[in-house]
Amino acid sequence: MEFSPASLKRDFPIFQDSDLVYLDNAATTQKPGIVIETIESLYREANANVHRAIYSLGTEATNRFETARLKISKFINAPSEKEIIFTGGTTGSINLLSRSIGNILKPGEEILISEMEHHSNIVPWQLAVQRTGAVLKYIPINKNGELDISDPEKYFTPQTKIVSLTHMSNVLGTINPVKKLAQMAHSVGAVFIVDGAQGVPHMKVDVQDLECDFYTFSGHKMLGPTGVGILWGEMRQLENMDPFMGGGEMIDTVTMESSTWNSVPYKFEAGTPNFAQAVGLGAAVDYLENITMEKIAEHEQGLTNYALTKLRIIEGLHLYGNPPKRGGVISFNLKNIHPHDLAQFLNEDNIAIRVGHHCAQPLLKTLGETATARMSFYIYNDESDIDKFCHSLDSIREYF
Ligand code: C6P
Repeated sequence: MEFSPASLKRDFPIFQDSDLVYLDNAATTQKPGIVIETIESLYREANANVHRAIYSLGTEATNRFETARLKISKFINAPSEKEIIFTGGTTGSINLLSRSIGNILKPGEEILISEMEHHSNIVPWQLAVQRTGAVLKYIPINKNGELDISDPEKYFTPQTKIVSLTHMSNVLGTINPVKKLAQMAHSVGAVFIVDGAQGVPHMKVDVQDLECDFYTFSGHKMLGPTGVGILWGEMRQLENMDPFMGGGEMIDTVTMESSTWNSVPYKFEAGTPNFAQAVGLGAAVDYLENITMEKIAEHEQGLTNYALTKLRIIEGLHLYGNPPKRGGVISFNLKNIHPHDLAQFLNEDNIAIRVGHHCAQPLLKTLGETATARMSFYIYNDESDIDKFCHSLDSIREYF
């Protein structure tokens, strides 16, 4: 199938009869009609609580829900669909881990993250440190915006029990060498977690090949609905973990005194799951697979190179980071123009970008900034979006 952003765009209701240039895909992506229709059809045709109702409607809802789980497991090459846990998103997945495995840390044991993490992969670990007396350590970044692992023994120590790192930076676009980092974590006996919020939507992810123990991501950043995300975990790890939340469906037996747990993944899915969103995410996965992740990655790579070439020649434009291996995220600032003013002026031309700290305040501090402008791409963006953006930027610079 020929990759054509213009024809893909026709699948997205939000772009119909609109000149919207949407360049805020790292925050959330737009939804193709098929995802919206799949959720609607679940509510119209098969709405009943899953894993509880034994009437036909309940069986149908459960089948659609579990089919989505299977699709997602195949999408990331998980050995079993039982290793797919539905959460509310990346944030929910990492908080689950910080409670379940973070809580068993002993004082002085170390959690290793990095300077380029999103708040969702910092704050849950800070909370775990407060609860347990463990220590939080950060891998720094170098001047290109890559993780500086030139002195690994400094960070990966016999005390390191948990390593949790982003697959791709939501500010710099840096793609981290996840497999190598997993091997470093395992060499000191630590578990390795990937924040894949900006990974899975943009490249082929094979959790077995990456050798990670856990991989987390959000549905809404990959054409799926909000309110659903995934925690993938290696079965042995999941079986050894305590549940994070208690409630319906996660139990085997409950007495007045105590309870025993259901099997994985249900042990981690307390309460009525977000099954309509999960089914919607299944449709998003079908859509992406039909295009293929290889073509998506290639397209974003081309678009990023095109944008960088154009941005580099703009006088007074400063780009943050220059990682050799990067995805479709570019952060920049324009001399003498506050990024918030810039975003407002671009909005006049119906161009959407994100400005601010991008929920990565420690990274922004390292970069010496409180805010940057950020453009981020997806399947429906093409060179004409970048051209419109650059044209608009020219008029804004003239105005200022
Ligand atoms: N980044 C951005 O504009 P949630 O909110 O749970 O779906 O995803 C959190 C998250 C975790 N890790 C990374 C690397 C992320 O980029 C995000 C979300 C958005 O950059 C919204 S703050």
